[in-house]
Amino acid sequence: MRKFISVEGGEGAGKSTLIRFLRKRLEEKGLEVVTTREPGGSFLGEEIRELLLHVRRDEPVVAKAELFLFLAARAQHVETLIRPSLEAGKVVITDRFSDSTLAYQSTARGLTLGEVRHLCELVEDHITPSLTFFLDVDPKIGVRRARKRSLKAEVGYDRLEEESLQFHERVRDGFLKQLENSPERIFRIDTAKPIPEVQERAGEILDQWLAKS
Ligand code: Z5A
Repeated sequence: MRKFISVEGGEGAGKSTLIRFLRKRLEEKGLEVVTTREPGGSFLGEEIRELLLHVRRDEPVVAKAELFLFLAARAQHVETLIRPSLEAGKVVITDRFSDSTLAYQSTARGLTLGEVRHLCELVEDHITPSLTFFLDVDPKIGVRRARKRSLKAEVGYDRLEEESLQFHERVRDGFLKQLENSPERIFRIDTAKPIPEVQERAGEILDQWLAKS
């Protein structure tokens, strides 16, 4: 089985923090690990990321344009980094993948779920995570954490960080729906809990998955 892991969740849920832990744990077991993120993970993907998160003109970005930009970044990411790394026997951990598109562009923005799912499958072209961590935290806490971090880094809020709390609550509903649909792949972890507890639970899930793969 290809060792492809995605880490999902709302703003400030703790994805980057968990990915550092997962990487270390896998490397201690002698595995070669590639960590990456979406949008991003390739030169073109990083350029698209900048466009998506920091477009500063007054013209709003329409939902379908946003969808296709995320998908374009993913298509490049899959073919230039993820597929070759998996084929070389490495473990790939991505900070966000198609579950984010379903939660943000479909559930939260309102684009039709079946259509978005179909486009995601087209772009993935059989490169699908076999393990997904859904880091779940009350959006009020997550947004507060992310904003605190952005202020500390003096980078300002990005376009999605500026969305309303209701938007972030719809995103959470989207992830919960996906969890219901794919309980064999997606594991929910409550990241309102302290980091050591989150890591302990994630470590157990990871070890069980490794034993099966
Ligand atoms: N997006 C989309 O709409 N459609 C798509 O298809 C894709 C993405 C792929 C990417 O932003 C945006 O693109 C994202 C969705 C959208 N926007 N939103 N919202 P990003 O990658 O820049 O940002 P992010 O993905 O939302 O992640 P983040 O804000 O960087 O947060 P994080 O990685 O999940 O959290 P963190 O950096 O690990 O932790 C945040 C802070 O909380 C930090 O200070 C930690 O020390 C602290 N932390 C972490 N865990 C805990 C616990 N357990 N307790 C207490 N404190 C904690």
